[in-house]
Amino acid sequence: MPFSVCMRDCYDTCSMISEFKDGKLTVRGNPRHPVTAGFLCPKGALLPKWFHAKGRLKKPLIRTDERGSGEFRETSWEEAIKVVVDKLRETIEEHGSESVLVYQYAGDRGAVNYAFPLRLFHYLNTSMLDYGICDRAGHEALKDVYGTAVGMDPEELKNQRLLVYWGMNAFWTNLHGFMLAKKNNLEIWTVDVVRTETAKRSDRFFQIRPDTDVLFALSVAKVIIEENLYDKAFVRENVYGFEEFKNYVKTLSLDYVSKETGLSIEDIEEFARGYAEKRGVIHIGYGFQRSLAGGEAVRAIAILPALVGHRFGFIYDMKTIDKSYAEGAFLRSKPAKRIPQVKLAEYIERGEIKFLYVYNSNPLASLPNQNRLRKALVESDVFVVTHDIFLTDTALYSDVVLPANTFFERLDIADSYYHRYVALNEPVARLHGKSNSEVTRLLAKALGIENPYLYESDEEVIRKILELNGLSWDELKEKGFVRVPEKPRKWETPSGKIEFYSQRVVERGLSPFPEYRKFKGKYPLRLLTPTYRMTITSQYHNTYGMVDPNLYINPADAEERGIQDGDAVEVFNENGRIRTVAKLSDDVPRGVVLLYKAFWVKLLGWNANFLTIDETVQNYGNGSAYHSTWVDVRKV
Ligand SMILES: Nc1nc2c(c(=O)[nH]1)N[C@H]1C(S)=C(S)[C@@H](COP(=O)(O)OP(=O)(O)OC[C@H]3O[C@@H](n4cnc5c(=O)[nH]c(N)nc54)[C@H](O)[C@@H]3O)O[C@H]1N2
Ligand SMILES: Nc1nc2c(c(=O)[nH]1)N[C@H]1C(S)=C(S)[C@@H](COP(=O)(O)OP(=O)(O)OC[C@H]3O[C@@H](n4cnc5c(=O)[nH]c(N)nc54)[C@H](O)[C@@H]3O)O[C@H]1N2
Ligand SMILES: [Mo]
Repeated sequence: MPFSVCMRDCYDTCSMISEFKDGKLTVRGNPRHPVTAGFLCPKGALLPKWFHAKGRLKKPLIRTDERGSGEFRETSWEEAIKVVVDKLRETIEEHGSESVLVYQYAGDRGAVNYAFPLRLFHYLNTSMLDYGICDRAGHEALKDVYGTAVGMDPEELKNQRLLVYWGMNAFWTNLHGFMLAKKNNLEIWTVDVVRTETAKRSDRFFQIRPDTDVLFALSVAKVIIEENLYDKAFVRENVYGFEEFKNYVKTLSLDYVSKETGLSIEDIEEFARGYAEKRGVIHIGYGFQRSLAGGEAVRAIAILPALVGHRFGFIYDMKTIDKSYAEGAFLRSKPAKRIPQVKLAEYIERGEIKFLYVYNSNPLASLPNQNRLRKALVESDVFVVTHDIFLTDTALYSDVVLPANTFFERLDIADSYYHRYVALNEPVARLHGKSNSEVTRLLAKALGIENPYLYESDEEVIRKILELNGLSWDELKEKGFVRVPEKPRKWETPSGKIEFYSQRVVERGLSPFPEYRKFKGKYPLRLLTPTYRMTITSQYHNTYGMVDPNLYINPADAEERGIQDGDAVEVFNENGRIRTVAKLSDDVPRGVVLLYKAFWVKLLGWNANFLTIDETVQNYGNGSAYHSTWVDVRKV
């Protein structure tokens, strides 16, 4: 039976075994896989429903009325490709190749179907994204301290005692990681603003106020240092800038930290003592670093593992294989203009983008400040092509819509940003649409391009990537996955050590040591928009129909506004307003409200991104800052 890989933008990258019989797909977990072994998450178990969904696009569409009206006519692939190619040529002739932008993300994480279309756009020297939407600030911060964001192999957890989820809701977002920790009897702690399902299943929960993680981490470091709990030999040998850092935290008052973070001094001391004694490993979440304070917070947290003598005592990203061959940046003849992903609307407003090619992404659900983005799209003359499996919000705003197939319908491989396995994905059946690489070849051909790299088959690309990384195709075929061995490695910083003090940081205009800054919006309540259990960003809303659109609010904040559980409310700020139902809950602290992220606007009439800010984390690579949104709420 064929092997599949769940290609969603998710830590786990599950290896699966699929079957297509009597016109029906079934899937189950590949029992041999050491991390994702044997079971699927609630979303993965429903994949056949997604595959067989009625709403799958079957024919290309061409817009016949105003943008966003949803009026399209069906057309043939030949005509659709011709329309796209004619417009692409015309745009490049009139406005230059940089006025073309390919907008893609991790809707499908297959090595080929994530990257192969980029070959065409590199060949054409178009603008590219900077990919700042997800985990950028934390990446930059970890690079400052360790020279890399790649931390511990999660299979090493079996030799550990304590795992701290810092700003991460692993029970929903990394279920196999959570179960791995449980299986290995690790103690689990969670640091979060919200009492999440992960917090509820943890041995300890540290409920912290938004943006104060930097203070908490610095105070933990202070206690560890001042109570002599740190690994002196390790620090002496491997840390750069320890003495200066020690002096820096000396002045920190635990009273002040306690007041700002909402944690007691006992909490801080117990965290420090327990973490040092058990040499904890910290899994740093992607979610919480998407705020204006995110970069400095991760920089402060990154210091803790080194104090307890871990070479790489954090988990953030995993890079096992080099997949760049699939993308083919070597096809460019000049360096790419990079467009900050979160600032798409601004670049459209400025008239810098005239042609937008979207695949593997649904920016009209997932990008912040949707009112601005939609207005920019409607008012500009940008030509939009979307390649997707469904008629998403982005597709609705497009000039041409091309039907995509799913990973069940083609060959690919995928690595994971969490564990060290590369998995094989074999075609199981074919229903509708064309793959990302097939469409690329059609476009290249219609453009009259002769370069052979644009016509390589999926299998050729995959075999080449395996070869370049020294991995065996036969082993992959036999088990459905291969482990990528870890090579001994050092920190990739200028000093070759773990840098508590980093010149790179100072050169970016930041203070040498992580600094606590208070951010304030124009409205009184902080809006968090984290991930939801049954969706992957916007995906599955239309196929599984399970979303939670309620606004979670603390009973005290609700009472002040005369709001009761179940009341209809309006949530508003400078960017927009939405209507929903209030749910009173002590899981969210005072001053914080919560809406789950990025559902389908066309199904709900709104989503959280009509409120979120499109600012970026300064000095941390233009990372998104969704959580730095402030709102108010009133009963309607
Ligand atoms: N089920 C499911 N799984 C997913 C996804 C999904 O949409 N659904 N999305 C995938 C993607 S794209 C990503 S990037 C990952 C994200 O994975 P996670 O990082 O686990 O997810 P989030 O829910 O975005 O954020 C985690 C937590 O950060 C907390 N938080 C917010 N602000 C602060 C703060 O100032 N301090 C602290 N300490 N905590 C704070 C939120 O309350 C939230 O519980 O998950 C992936 N997996
Ligand atoms: N408010 C708020 N918004 C957020 C976040 C948040 O925390 N809060 N998190 C942000 C984060 S971390 C991320 S990573 C982004 C993700 O945002 P997006 O990149 O927009 O991700 P998805 O919503 O998963 O959309 C992926 C799209 O790809 C399509 N797709 C799937 N497979 C294929 C394929 O094989 N071919 C083609 N052509 N299309 C395919 C799917 O149908 C879907 O429409 O969202 C961000 N948005
Ligand atoms: Mo993400």
